[in-house]
Formats: sequence, structure tokens, C-alpha cells
Amino acid sequence: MIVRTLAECLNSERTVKTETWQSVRMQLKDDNCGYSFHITTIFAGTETPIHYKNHLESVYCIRGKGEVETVEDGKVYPIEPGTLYILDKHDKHLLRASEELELACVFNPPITGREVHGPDGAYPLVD
Ligand code: 9YT
Repeated sequence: MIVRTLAECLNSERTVKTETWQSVRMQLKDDNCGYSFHITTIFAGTETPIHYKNHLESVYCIRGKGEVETVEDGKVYPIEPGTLYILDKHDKHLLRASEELELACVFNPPITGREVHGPDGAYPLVD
């Protein structure tokens, strides 16, 4: 079994920060489970364009307030504590936080830990 705490992962190479978000990658590919697990903070008042062309992702809101817009159809879905959104179609989306969002995220295939979003909002597929 593997046990980690958010606190110990925070002050380590598992934490990645950009202008609009910070993510703590608590579980990665090298844990050999077929998925990765992240606690992501989206900063208040920001919009992040994202398109995970090579990954499926589930995102559960723990805290905060925001919305996600799917670019193809312009639909806007509110995000509040208890909301889960599932990017089952590699949906291109815009993630907005009106209040700071704390999100629990799962990726399949797992992130290796080195990725930052490319200019197209995607992560490259490692393998
Ligand atoms: C909200 C969201 O897509 N989080 C994904 C994880 C985060 N962007 C990361 O760890 O790179």
C-alpha cells in the first residue's frame, strides 16, 4: 500500500503552479495503477482553456464556485461543492473560477508528473 498526505506532497516536486492553477499530483504513473490523482486549485477570477486530447478526466469539486464551458456547443455547467464533471469525450473546455476552486481530479491514462499544458491546452501522450 502507498500512503501520502496532501501536506507532504505540497512542498515537493509533485506541486506544479501556473498563472491560473496549482496542482498537487498525489498519485502518478509510476504508482502503476492506470490512473493519476490530483488535488487542483483554480485561482479566483481566472479562466483556463483546457483540451486533454490524450486523456480522460473526472473532476470533483470539494470547495469553491465556478463553471465549465464546453467549447464545441457553448454549454455552461455550474461547479459547486459536490459537482463531478467527466470529460468522457476529450471535450475542449474553459474552466472558470468565480471563487477559488479546490478540485479532486483523476486521469486515465495517468500523468507522469512532468506535463504542463501545451499551447493547445493538451498534455502529450507519454508511451
Ligand atoms: C482541473 C484539472 O483539469 N486538473 C487537472 C490536473 C492539473 N491540471 C495538473 O495536475 O496538471
